Amino acid sequence: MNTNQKQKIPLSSEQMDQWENDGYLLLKGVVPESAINGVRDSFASVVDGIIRELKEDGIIKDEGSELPFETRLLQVAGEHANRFGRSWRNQVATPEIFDLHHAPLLVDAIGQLTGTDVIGHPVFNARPKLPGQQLTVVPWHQDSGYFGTVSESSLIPTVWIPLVPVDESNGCLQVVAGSHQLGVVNHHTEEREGKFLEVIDELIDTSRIVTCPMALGDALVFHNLTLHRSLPHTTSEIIRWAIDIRYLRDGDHPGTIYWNDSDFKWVIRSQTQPVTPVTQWLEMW
Ligand SMILES: O=C(O)CCC(=O)C(=O)O
Repeated sequence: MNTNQKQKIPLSSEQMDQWENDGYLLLKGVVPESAINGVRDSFASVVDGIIRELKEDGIIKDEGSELPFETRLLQVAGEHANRFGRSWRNQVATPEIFDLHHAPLLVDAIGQLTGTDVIGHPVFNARPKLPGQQLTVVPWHQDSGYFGTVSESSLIPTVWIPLVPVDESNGCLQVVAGSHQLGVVNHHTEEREGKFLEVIDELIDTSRIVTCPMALGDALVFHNLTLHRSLPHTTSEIIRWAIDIRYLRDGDHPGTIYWNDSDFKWVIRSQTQPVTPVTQWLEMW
């Protein structure tokens, strides 16, 4: 598939087989430009706040207001960006992020993969990865490593969406095809700066590692049991901006991290259940 091709919905039987066998799918051109721009705006507001704080603390002088989203955090905050964490969630819980979860082709694809109403999951992350930054290099893990063994039989598809084009030089993702068939494996906290959960190298079938370069508009969907990681960012002055969002097969256990234990259910598409309005979703943050 070249980068100009767009995913057709419904997903083909080959894609459904790939999902079943490999535990991931790379969907081309399923995220509209307007949704991507909305997410970028939300992230840009957080960058504004970070830069204001650094200025107030006397760490920087020039706010670089004229700089583009792709480089501003790097050029202005540089190594001080680390103190604002490796990823952001509550700060970017905005209507634009809600809208992204509703992108029609994504919702169609998720509905087909889960076979149920489309339900949103509360875990999403804004992921700025700066060139040369160790903090944001994410080691091999399953998302269920974070959700606990209770999620083993659940389907919680992750959708990873880059906000700039990505490849193996600037921190794209890799997946281990078929690893979702391992069940939940043991995770431990890595020694490196990010302190992410990781699995032992012996669990990685190197012959089945797939590197996933992606264009704007593409979405990488993977199973909560699929082993994946992000590569270091070794080139250019462009920040590798990305967002990962999640859905839930209706009726499945969402894992240990779920709306602070409330029974709130985020209904995105249903014929029989009331769809959650943005106002109600915003109240959850
Ligand atoms: O964006 C990244 O660098 C890592 C993403 C990831 O591991 C995830 O979404 O689970």
